Amino acid sequence: MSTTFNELPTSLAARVEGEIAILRLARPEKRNALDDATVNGIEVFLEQLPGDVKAVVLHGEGQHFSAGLDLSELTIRNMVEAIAHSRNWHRVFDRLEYGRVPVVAVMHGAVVGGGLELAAACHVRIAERSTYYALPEGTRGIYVGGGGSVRIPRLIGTSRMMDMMLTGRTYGVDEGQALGLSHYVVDEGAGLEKGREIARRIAGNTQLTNYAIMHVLPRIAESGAAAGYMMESLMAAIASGDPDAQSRLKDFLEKRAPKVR
Ligand code: 1HE
Repeated sequence: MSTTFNELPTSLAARVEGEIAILRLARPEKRNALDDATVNGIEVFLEQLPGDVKAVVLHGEGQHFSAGLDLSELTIRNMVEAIAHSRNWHRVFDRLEYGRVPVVAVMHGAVVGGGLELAAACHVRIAERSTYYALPEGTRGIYVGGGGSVRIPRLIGTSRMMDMMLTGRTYGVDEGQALGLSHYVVDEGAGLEKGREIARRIAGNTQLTNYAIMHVLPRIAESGAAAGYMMESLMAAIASGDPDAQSRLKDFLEKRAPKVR
């Protein structure tokens, strides 16, 4: 099935494959550096996702996932414009994180600065063996602006992020996996296929469960225990009352559903 995504910048390419969509950062000559057109294009892509697409795979063309913010856009501008630039990233990455469908990031090569911020806004992260992570903002005299201060500590803790920014250190793929920057490590070149497999598995869940995992789980994690337990109970009751859930439970009880292996 082919779906045309209108008004995407040349730095993005998208296609639909049944229940999943693939979004490619397609500016390899600039190492998929994220300029305004690309960041805004991600929002256009999300807005144009067909209703029957249930998961997205995001990957990068060339040798790297993303070199982060396009530094050529950091020309002198006033403070208000600079804040607006960062707030624009926040809006778009928020739409991705709290969107309609989960997004699986397939990473390789450099996942640095804003590239790591983008990956951190995705829901599942797969790393090919060449992947490395860095936050060079500290050494470049700038600061993260794409939500990294909030999302990256959730993955690796504030203290490790401090170290990454203060020292400019790089983590390799195995360190990234151990620390929680990735969920899966795969051989070089195998990431996209793994991404498709994971996205199809996600697409097989009920829409309501995926919604709860994306929207309710992070809110519970950020709230106090008492409110969190209550939100969990409400969500559990709502989810189990869903007709799709009821028929899946019936399938299991009548021995038609696969067991957990
Ligand atoms: C770029 C960018 C970029 C490459 N903005 N143009 N990010 C960084 O500080 C990382 C900067 N980039 C690098 O360290 C390296 O480019 C890489 C390690 C990612 C890749 O190295 P390599 O040898 O494969 O490529 P290259 O030769 O360095 O770059 C190829 C071209 O891409 C070259 O342009 P050309 O016209 O000379 O061919 C580079 O200038 C260009 N390029 N990276 C602009 N980032 C919301 S706030 C987020 C804040 C941040 O993200 S700060 C971190 C920025």
